Amino acid sequence: MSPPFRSILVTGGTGFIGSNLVRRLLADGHRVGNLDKLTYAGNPKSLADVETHASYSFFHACVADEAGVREVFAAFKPDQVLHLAAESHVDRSIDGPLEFVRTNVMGTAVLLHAARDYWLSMSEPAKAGFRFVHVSTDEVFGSLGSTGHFTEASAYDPRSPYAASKAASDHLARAWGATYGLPVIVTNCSNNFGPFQFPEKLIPLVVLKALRGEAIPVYGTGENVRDWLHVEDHCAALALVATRGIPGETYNIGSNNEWRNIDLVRELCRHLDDLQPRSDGASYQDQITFVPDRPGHDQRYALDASKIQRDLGWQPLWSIDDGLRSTVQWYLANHPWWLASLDGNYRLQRLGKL
Ligand code: NAD
Ligand code: TDX
Repeated sequence: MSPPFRSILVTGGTGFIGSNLVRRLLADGHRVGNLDKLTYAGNPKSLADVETHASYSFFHACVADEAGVREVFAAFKPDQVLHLAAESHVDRSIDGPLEFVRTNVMGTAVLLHAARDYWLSMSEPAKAGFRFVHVSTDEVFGSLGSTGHFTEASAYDPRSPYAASKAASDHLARAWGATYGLPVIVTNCSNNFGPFQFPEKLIPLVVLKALRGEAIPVYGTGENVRDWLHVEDHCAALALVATRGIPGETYNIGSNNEWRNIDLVRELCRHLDDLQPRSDGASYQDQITFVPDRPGHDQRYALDASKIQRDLGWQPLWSIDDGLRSTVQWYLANHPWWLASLDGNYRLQRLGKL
């Protein structure tokens, strides 16, 4: 396979961002391997349209299983690794933090350890092009007040078990770069939204609760602020970082779309009122219910992404209005997908309440 096409190993490729990324990388002409444990968050239906693609391979493995990970490297022989596999939901990290440490911290260390040995075994030209892109979150920087933005130089101040486990994994990735010379790049992204997001997260949860005629839970007063980015813009940024990012660097990824939760929830209800009106003619906003706050709820995230725009030329393409509307339309059109996601123990119940 000749450049610019590469063999890219994606971990967590059956999850929300991973499945969007796998699809994009295949469309760009790459050979893609997907290493995934298929936890509750990995829905194989998310990749149904590409599972027989000639350039796609699936590896059912856990990132924390060293022997399994080494087998995947030996079998797939990646030119690059995009590491997304993680436990990703803050509320679940409140209920069961140890799984977050096992997968996000230990799993990242195991993957880095295997990647280093594999990288050392590569030919010199292949070694020069190898990249380990560690995909992380703005939550490692903690919580902002009403002003300011996180930059790549912001101090780490994680506050939830999820954020702390991601922070630890970022440090491990950088340590493998500094100590062993592994060409590691770290990305920290803001809240993603779009198709194939597991319905424990705010946007799909609101849509499904609304459609089922249930209370739409808003934590606390709804004044917490999140900075939203369409998942396809995140995936485009990751593809660019793998190609043009500089080893040892960190890139923030976000698009300045700050919303108070309550305003976002009302906006989603407005789209639903328009796209699938309630049979009684009332607004879905009538279902909004304020519920006890998330323990340790970070007040505000806002990301300065000027570095990736300036250095790599990345620009988000989705407007927030188009993105939210098309996401609502996607959930309306894809009942079988989200019904499959609600197959196990999760039935849209409240998580992470002490
Ligand atoms: P997700 O929960 O939707 O998917 C996670 C995937 O990882 C699933 O397919 C799951 O089966 C797999 N996985 C979990 N544990 C594993 C293990 N031990 N071994 C192998 N595979 C395992 O997550 P997501 O929202 O797509 O997030 C992907 C990555 O992006 C995560 O690292 C997350 O921290 C980061 N991130 C997410 C967001 C966001 O808004 N969703 C924002 C910034 C960064
Ligand atoms: O029912 C809810 N009601 C509510 O008010 C839920 C599930 C959430 N919320 C609030 C909490 C947050 O302020 O909405 C906001 C968004 O919540 P989540 O969708 O759980 O996302 P968040 O906690 O912000 O974390 C997300 O963004 C950063 C992802 O889950 C992480 O993986 C990512 O790193």
